[in-house]
This record gives sequence, structure tokens and C-alpha cells, in this order.
Amino acid sequence: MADVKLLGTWPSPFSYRVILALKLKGIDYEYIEQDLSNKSPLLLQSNPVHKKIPVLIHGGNPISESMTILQYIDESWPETHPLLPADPHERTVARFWIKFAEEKLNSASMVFRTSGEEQGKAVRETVELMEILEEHAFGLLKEKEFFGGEKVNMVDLAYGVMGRWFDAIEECSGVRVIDPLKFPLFCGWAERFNEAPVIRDNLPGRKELVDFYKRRREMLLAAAAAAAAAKSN
Ligand SMILES: N[C@@H](CCC(=O)N[C@@H](CS)C(=O)NCC(=O)O)C(=O)O
Repeated sequence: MADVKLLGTWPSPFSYRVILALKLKGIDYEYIEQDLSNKSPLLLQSNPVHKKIPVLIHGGNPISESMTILQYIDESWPETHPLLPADPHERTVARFWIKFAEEKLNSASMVFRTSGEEQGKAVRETVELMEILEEHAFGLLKEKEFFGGEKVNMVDLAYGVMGRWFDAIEECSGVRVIDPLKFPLFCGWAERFNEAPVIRDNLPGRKELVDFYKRRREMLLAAAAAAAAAKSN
């Protein structure tokens, strides 16, 4: 039995943060796909507070929340591919942007979950978020390839989900949020991230993601319409 297990779902960007960190470190693990419509006793016992994936189980001990899991992985396997800078100031700046990703990125998923006026609001909010990131986070890169320099680090993993997932979400929601002329630093970085060693071979395919999120969006919008109709009756 593997000492490291990962409970996840294949289209989840949060699962991929963990998968990519494990692959970058070269850690063997057993992946256990979860059905979120019928949560397993193992998931419910392992993450009783949020009942969400991803959960990493190491030596029988469960850890939840993707960015907390990445910090655990980095501390438990420090020898290969460090995921945070050694310098205290750089490390703190990295933590600042990780916290920002945890607090803010979720609003971008509203672009995909909504339509009409609500979607327009979500697009405006996401563009404002991207403006902040373009100037203050991706602006930090200067001549560096990644936040980790020549190698992908924890900040890259925190935001890396945005490029591939955003592209899929934009396609199935019928809106464009990431204009390459407006966000050249983000777009250049996202392209390098998708093509980076290890990342390239372990991200899900664009078509699979688009197909999945198209179906998911239809379901979410149908459920929202049914709820609105029930309320007006
Ligand atoms: N902040 C969490 C978010 C995880 C999350 O939202 N997971 C979703 C799947 S993408 C989930 O398990 N949802 C199940 C539910 O909400 O019941 C993290 O970074 O790990």
C-alpha cells in the first residue's frame, strides 16, 4: 500500500496543484478518484470540516486544502525541487501571493457559473483582479521565467491553474476575459507554465476540460433557472 494517497477529482484545478507538486518532487503516490455527488467515507473522515477534495493522506494522516497540502509536501520532502525561496523576504512575498490566490481566485469561477448581468459583473471583477495581478504579481517576474526563477515554484502552482482552466472556462462560457494585449505578462507566463517540464506531461487536455465544463455549466444554469422558477411560483 502506498504511504501517500491523494483523494481528488480529475477536472479539479485544486487537485492538479497537488498532483503537479508531487510530480515535481518525484513522490510516488496512489491517486483515488472521488465522486463528489456521493462522497466516500474516506473523504468524509479525512476532511470532516470542508468535505472537499483534494486531501493528501501521508502515513495515515490526512491534510486538506490544496495550498496547505503544498506547504506540507515542501516541508516533508525538502531535498528535491524546493517550492519556496530560501530568502526570508522572498519567501514572505511568495506567501503573500499564495494567500491572495486562495482568497481571490474563486471569484473568477463565477464567470463560468453565471449568465447575463451576473456574468457581466463577474467578468468585470475578474478583469479588475487580473489588472492587479498583471501589475503587481506578474510584474515581479521581470526577466525571470517563473516565480521560482528557472523552475516552477509554489506561487506558479497557485496561479498555474488559471491559464489552462481559464481558457476552457472562457470557451464554454462564451466570454473573453484574458485579452493577451491587456495581460501580456500573464499570457507569456501561462504559456511557459503549460510547456514547463513535468507540467506539460501532467496537465489534463484542453478538449477534455472544455467538454467537461460545458456539461457542468449547462447543469448549473439549468439548476439556477429551476430554482428561480420555483421561487417566482
Ligand atoms: N480551497 C479548497 C477548494 C477545494 C474545492 O473547492 N474542491 C471542490 C472540487 S473542485 C470540492 O471538493 N467540492 C465539493 C463540495 O463543495 O461539496 C482548496 O484549495 O483545496
